[in-house]
Amino acid sequence: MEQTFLMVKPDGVQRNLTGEIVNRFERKGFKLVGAKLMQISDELAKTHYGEHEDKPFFGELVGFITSGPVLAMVWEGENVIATARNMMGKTNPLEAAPGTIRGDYGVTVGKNIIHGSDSPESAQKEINLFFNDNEILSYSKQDSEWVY
Ligand code: DAT
Ligand code: MG
Repeated sequence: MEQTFLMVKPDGVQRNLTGEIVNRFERKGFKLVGAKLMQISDELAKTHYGEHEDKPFFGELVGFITSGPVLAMVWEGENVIATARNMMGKTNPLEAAPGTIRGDYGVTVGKNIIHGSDSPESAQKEINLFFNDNEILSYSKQDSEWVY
């Protein structure tokens, strides 16, 4: 089954949105298989956002993502990578549709509440970057026969 890396950013944690965000993915029918509250180091932030290192906002981005605790998670389900991106909404909350997480709770692109992997390749890379194998659980959930 497909897995993706999702993370409630420091603004989402500070604004008491962690429960709301977990709730959305849980109710959708996806399965939480890994989670930890953590403070990201400068080094981890730079690796995670490496693709943006030449962008003008890179320094601000690294500063922001290391500024407070984040909730790092691995979610599992059919097409979870693309579906989670749809549920998050566009990067800029101005363009994110109402009903999406960024559309409902975000105001600026710099503080847009949540991160989610954008492809199978980045999902694999990001899961490995944030989690050890033994931190990702394999278990069956009783609702699966009603979701699939
Ligand atoms: P996403 O998080 O939707 O995958 P991205 O990978 O293009 O978006 O950018 C990573 C993060 O960088 C994004 O969530 C917020 C920040 N960011 C992107 N574009 C920005 C901009 N023009 N100004 C400030 N921050 C920006
Ligand atoms: Mg991205």
